[in-house]
Amino acid sequence: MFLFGSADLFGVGLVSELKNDCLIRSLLKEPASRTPVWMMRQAGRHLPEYRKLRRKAGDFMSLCRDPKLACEIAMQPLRRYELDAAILFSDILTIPDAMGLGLHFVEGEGPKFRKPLRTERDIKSLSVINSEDDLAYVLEAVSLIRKELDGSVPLIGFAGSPWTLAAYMIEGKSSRDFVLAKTWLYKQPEILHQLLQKLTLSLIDYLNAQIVSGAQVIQIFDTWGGILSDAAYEQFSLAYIREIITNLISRYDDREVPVVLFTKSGGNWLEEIAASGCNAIGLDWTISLREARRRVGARVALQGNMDPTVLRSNPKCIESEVRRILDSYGSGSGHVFNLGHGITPDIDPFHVSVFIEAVHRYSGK
Ligand code: 1CP
Repeated sequence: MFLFGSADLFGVGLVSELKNDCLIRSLLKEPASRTPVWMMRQAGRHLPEYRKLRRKAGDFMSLCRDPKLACEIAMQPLRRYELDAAILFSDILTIPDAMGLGLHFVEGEGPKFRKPLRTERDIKSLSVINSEDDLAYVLEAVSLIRKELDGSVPLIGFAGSPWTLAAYMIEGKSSRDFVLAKTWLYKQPEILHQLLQKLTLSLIDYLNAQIVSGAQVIQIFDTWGGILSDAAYEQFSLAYIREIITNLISRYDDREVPVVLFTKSGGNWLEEIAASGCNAIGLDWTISLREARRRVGARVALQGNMDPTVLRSNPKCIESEVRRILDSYGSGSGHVFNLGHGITPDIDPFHVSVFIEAVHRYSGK
C-alpha cells in the first residue's frame, strides 16, 4: 500500500507556488481571470513531435515506461499552445498491465491483452496492485513532469474507472459495445463485483500515490459508463467511483485536490454524478452546458464540451463554436473549457492554436 511518508522519495516539496491557478480555481468554482482550457489527449498523435519520438521508441508502452520520455511528451503540447494544465503522459490500461494481463499495442488496432479475463479463476487470482512497486515508472513520470512544470500550470493525474478498466480486461481489447463484459454483468454479477472491488482498491492506492508524487488535479475517465443501463450504471460503475473519491487525499501540499469525473454519454445521470463527491463533471458534446449548469451547476463545476470534430473544420467555424459554448455556460466561474472527448490524430495543430486562443480571447473579456 502507498505510504504518505514516501513523498520525499519523489522530491515534491511542501507548499509550492502555482503561477497559473485558473484551472484549480475554476474546478473549485472560485473566480478566475479567464476560462481555463486543456484538451483530453493533448499529448499524443496529433503532434508531429510525438510521432517522431514514438517512431524512435518503437511502441507506445516504451514511451510510458520511460519517465524521461513521458515527461518530454507531456510537455510537448505546452510548448505549442497556451494551455492551462498539463496531463500526465501514461494510459488508463497500465493498471491491468500491472495486474499481469500483458498489455501491448498492435499498430492500427489499439490496445490488446495477452491474458484477458475469461473465468472466475482468472479473477480470483488477480492481486490488488501496490503502486510504489508495480507502477513506479508512472509515479516517477508524475514527479518529473511536476518539476519540469516548475509551477507554471497544474498537473492532472488520472485513471480509468473500475468499470471501464474491467470492460477492457474482459474483452481483451477495444470494442464498440463490450458485449462480453456486459454479458458477465447480467450472468455473473457477483464475479464482476469481485473484479470491480479489486480494481477500486488498486485505483485508490494508485491515485493517492499520484497525488503524493505531484498530481494537483485528478481526472477519472469513465469512458464506457455510458453503454450501461440506468440501473447498471449506478451499481457497476458509479458506486465504485464514489468509493474511490471518498478515499482520495482531498488536500495535499496545503491545497485542495479537485476531482473531475468524465463519464462519456453520461448526460442522463448528471444529478447522480454530481452527488458522487467529484468537484467537476466532464461532459461530452451531446448535452448543452446551459442545461447541465441548470441541473447541477450549483453543486459542481463543468468541464467540456466541444465536439473534437469541430477542429477538422476551419478557423471561422472553430471560433464560432467556442463562442457558442462559452455563451451556453454563461457568466460566472465554474467552467473549464475542454473537448467532449479526446483530440483525434488527424487534427492540424494550427487549428488547435486557433481553438485555444479563441477560448482565452473570448472568455477574458
Ligand atoms: O501512439 C499511439 O498509438 C498511442 C496512442 C495513445 C496515447 C497517446 C494511447 C493508446 N494512449 C495514449 C495516452 C493517453 N491515454 C493519455 C495521456 C495523454 C493525454 O491525454 O495527453 C490519457 C489520459 C489516456 C486515457 C485513455 N486511454 C482513455 C480514456 C480517455 C478516452 O479517450 O476516453 C482510454 C479509453 C484509453 C485506452 C486507449 N489507449 C490507447 C488507445 C488508442 C486507447 C483507446 C482504445 C479504444 O478506442 O477503445
